[in-house]
Amino acid sequence: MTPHLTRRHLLGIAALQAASALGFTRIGLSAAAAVEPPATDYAPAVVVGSGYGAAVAALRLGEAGIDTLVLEMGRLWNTPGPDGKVFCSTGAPDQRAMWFRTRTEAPLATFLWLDVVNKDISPYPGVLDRVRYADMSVFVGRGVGGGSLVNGGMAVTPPRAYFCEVLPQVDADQMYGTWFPRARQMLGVNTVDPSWFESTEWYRFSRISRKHAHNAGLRTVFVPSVYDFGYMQREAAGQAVRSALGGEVIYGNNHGKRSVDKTYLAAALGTGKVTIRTMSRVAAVRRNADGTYVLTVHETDVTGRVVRIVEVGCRRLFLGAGSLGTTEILLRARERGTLPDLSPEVGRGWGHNGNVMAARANHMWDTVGANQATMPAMGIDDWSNPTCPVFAEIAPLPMGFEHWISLYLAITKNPERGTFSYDAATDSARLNWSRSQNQPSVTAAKSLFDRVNRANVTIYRYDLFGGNRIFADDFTYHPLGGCVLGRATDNYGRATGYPGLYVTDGALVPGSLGVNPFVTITALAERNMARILAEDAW
Ligand code: FAE
Repeated sequence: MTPHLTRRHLLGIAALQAASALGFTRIGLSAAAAVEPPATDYAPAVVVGSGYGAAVAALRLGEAGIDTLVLEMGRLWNTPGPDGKVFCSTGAPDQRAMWFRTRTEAPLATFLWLDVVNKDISPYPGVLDRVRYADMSVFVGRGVGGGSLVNGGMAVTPPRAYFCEVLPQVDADQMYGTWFPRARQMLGVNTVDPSWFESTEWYRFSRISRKHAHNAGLRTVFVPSVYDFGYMQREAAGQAVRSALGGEVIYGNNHGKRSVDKTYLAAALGTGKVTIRTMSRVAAVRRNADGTYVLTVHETDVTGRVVRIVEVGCRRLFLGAGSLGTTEILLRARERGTLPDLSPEVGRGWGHNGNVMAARANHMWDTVGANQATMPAMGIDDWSNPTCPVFAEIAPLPMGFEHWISLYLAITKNPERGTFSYDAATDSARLNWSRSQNQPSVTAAKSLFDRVNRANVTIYRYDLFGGNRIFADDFTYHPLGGCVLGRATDNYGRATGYPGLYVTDGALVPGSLGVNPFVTITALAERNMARILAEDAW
């Protein structure tokens, strides 16, 4: 499905281009003029963050004619660096790769036990962050577009039965009839041409993993994507600049990817009602006696220094800072007493979508290819397994040479949940999650990949995740929960106890989805915004 580029999209894209050309941290149709407008310290509606949930909120508010300010702590990603590219590749990372780090922290620690994957970089507001808690680290995107800038583009709709198990109070007929299709259309979801997939060297790694899964009696499925497969075919034919075929993914894609700055946010800016302020981190929220909200915003420069602290007032506040960001903002507000009546459920119900990474060593004759597309296009679907359900994305490992590795990101059904507590000393949220809580995920992944190994007489790789581990169970790409729908909020994301305060992102999803989450986060936000705009007083 190619997103239809409306006049609004085109106006918005022009505003984004003008803002980056002029070095603005404020982006909007009026900001595209030569002179930066004065700071807006009041807006009827404020949206915090600019990932999937936030982008939906911004567009639907703008369309409803409501002046809306989006506050994003990261930068706008459309200014080319000295190499002429906006983003750096995974093979040659530089300061653009990571959020204020001196060394990259990619999920794969080593290759052949050698520290050759990560590279020294200088601190900068780069696009990928790895938020480290004691026993779990969480990868998130930073910048206008949030996680859509760095993710693998897999646009999967969850199996209906599991969605109903996870969110039983949400009308599934409406989700599957209206909101999922709308989300997929708006995000520009498309599927790989099967005949090209079968013939191209770039997906040989997927075909080998498929063969091994089938040998074990497992089912594989094509996985839809927001990466433009038509563009990818042109890359392969030498007719377009390489992005997915040029090793670009977790540090951003220079081409081909329909990240939300190109879809929802461009359309939001095109309404003329939405402005985005970058490098603006929301540090605190309080409520005035008249029911309006006041945000304390730290404006930072590229060294991370706070250059200005401003207060922004609003009547309606939409939190789309992601599972970690939104939960931290609300937990801090409750614990510091600025929003004391927030639900005790704020900070509960967090999960990592059962993420576990694993890799297998193939036989010499089962080559996976030196050339690998960075966008996954296939998964092993064993979710109907009654004891150990697993949906395993067949992940690329594009190293530019043959390595005989089959890599997977397994999504498992893990009933364990984490909680967040507020740490006053660091003024931040601390995730209470112990390594032992990963055990159900590791057990499920092991049962699936042991089966694949047995059927193909292959073994695990021990050299990739550090400490001779065969499962990387210490990180997630899919943080979910913290302000769960129907518990910390009502059934549409309205925060309990605070009219005009809404949660609109992955924090609403109770810890597990069974598939990659952004389509669901987008569809839920669409559903909730439609109800909020129809019912709440504006
Ligand atoms: P998110 O996209 O995280 O956006 C939150 C935004 O808020 C970010 O831009 C933050 O910088 C900003 N923010 C946070 N705190 C503040 C603050 N205090 N003040 C101002 N701004 C703030 O939220 N999902 C899939 O479905 N398919 C995939 O293939 C896939 N691959 C992934 C690969 C990687 C490497 C990663 C990291 C994630 C992947 N995901 C994938 C997960 C997906 O990107 C994620 O679920 C969504 O981005 C979450 O959307 P939210 O709207 O919750």
